[in-house]
Amino acid sequence: MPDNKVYLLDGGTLVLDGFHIWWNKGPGGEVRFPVYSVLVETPKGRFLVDTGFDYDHVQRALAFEKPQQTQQQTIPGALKLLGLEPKDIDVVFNSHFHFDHVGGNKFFPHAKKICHKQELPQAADCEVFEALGYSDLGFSTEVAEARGATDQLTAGQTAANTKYDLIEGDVELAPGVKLIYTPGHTIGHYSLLVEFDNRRPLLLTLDAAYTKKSYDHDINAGFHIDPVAGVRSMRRLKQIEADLDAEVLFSHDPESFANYRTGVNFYG
Ligand code: 5PN
Ligand code: ZN
Ligand code: ZN
Repeated sequence: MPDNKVYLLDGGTLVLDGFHIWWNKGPGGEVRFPVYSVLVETPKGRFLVDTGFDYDHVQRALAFEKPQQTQQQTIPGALKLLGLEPKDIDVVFNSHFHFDHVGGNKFFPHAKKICHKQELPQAADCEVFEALGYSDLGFSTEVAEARGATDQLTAGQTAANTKYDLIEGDVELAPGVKLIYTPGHTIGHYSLLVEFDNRRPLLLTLDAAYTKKSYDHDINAGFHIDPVAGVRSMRRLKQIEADLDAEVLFSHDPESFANYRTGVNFYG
């Protein structure tokens, strides 16, 4: 069995109306919710799943989401709490390319990068209703060029260090580190399953289910490309949870997140 460890890197908070978090269900009203990234330490290297939001980008493009992020909630700050630096990360995997999952990609020019094969072309040529979600484009020279946003590329960033290995379907990244294809929220969205030596598996829904309420009642977020696929993906995750007796973690649930292990407190 794999000797894996999972660290959740607290990335600060954003605000949305409840009708965006729980599509056509609500209740409405401001909800402040967490954003985090996932560090998986394995015998085969350190995998970082998602990289949070860039505070300045959100202030510029989505100030209505009222971002809050301390220095320790930036990606370099959160890694430092663990005694790590960006160069210690071997692989960056993005569950999808929404701004609140790619903001720190710029800190990892050296890392191998992986995403679903349809997620890059979709971000480069998205539907009108997806443009705000795919608004921080510094994760890819190619996408930033296609969208006329080369100003978002960090100085010194080259096409070579924003190159992605493309995957499709379910993929095992490393022993016990499994990507579960869960389209709906975006065209190439993935959830994450991690297995351990000495504890139950963790099933991280990522944006396939923002909150426990979303998951329990098959409620999509307002941001999606295919709500029917989104519901099927949530049902698939529930089957995996039952089959493996997994502990399920949600991506943007304020009440649940308060009880998650963060910082130096890891799962494993
Ligand atoms: C947090 C958040 N805010 C806005 C959007 C959007 O337009 O697509 C995805 C998304 C978000 O995750
Ligand atoms: Zn998203
Ligand atoms: Zn998100």
